[in-house]
Amino acid sequence: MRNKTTIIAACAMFIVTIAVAAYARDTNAGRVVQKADATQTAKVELTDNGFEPSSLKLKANVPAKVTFTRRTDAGCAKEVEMKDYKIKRDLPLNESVTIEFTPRKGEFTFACAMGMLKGKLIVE
Ligand SMILES: [Cu+2]
Repeated sequence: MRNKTTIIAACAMFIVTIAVAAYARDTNAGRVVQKADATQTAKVELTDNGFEPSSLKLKANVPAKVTFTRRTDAGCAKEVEMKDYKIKRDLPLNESVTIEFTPRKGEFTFACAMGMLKGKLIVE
């Protein structure tokens, strides 16, 4: 009788342990997904009309990947500059250039090196 009780108790503990381990693993998996989601992305093309779109809305304090692609050889803009973030990148024709940064709250400009073509970053 006593042996049976011990075995049942041991089985119950074993099942509880597995359930707790499975729950813990699920919780961790959720966290990893959240981490992956915590990057925001945006795309901007440089065309004959300038930067398109000419304004981007981003969330503050969330890492951002903004991809610029220059689609025109007309005009002066062969690079993009974000002075507030001390970022300046060449934009080779038809090549995607991804800028990674963490935006802070406020409004910022991105522009060609001479500041003739401009776009706006709205960070909330
Ligand atoms: Cu320019």
